[in-house]
Amino acid sequence: MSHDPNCLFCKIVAGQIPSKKAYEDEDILAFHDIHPWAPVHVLIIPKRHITSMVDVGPDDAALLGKMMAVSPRLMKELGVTNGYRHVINTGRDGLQEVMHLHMHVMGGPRPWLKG
Ligand code: DGP
Repeated sequence: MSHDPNCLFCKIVAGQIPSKKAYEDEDILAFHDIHPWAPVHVLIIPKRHITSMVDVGPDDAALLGKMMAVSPRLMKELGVTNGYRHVINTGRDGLQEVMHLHMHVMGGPRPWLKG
């Protein structure tokens, strides 16, 4: 398991920085975003250090699939019943701030939406 001692999210995986965990298995971790953009906002990350989508290759397909596939169950457990968004920011021009691959999953009621 590759671990970057200078990486914020590797430190969260290692328990060196606290987080509010939502899901964990041997490959991935989900925790609540510290600056939520939605009523429910979790980040799903690989435990292994991967800097961004730029570094993802064919061998990572199962891992990426797992990150996607866990989100419906997770959102249901967190009480999200009316839809959610997935966002992956990649690189500086993709607005990525934390250089450890992460998928934002955001949902929950948006009272300002009509209908
Ligand atoms: P991005 O711009 O895609 O790199 O988003 C990084 C997200 O990480 C941002 O929404 C805030 C979140 N974040 C940054 N530092 C921490 C932290 O220490 N703990 C938690 N839970 N989230 C963090």
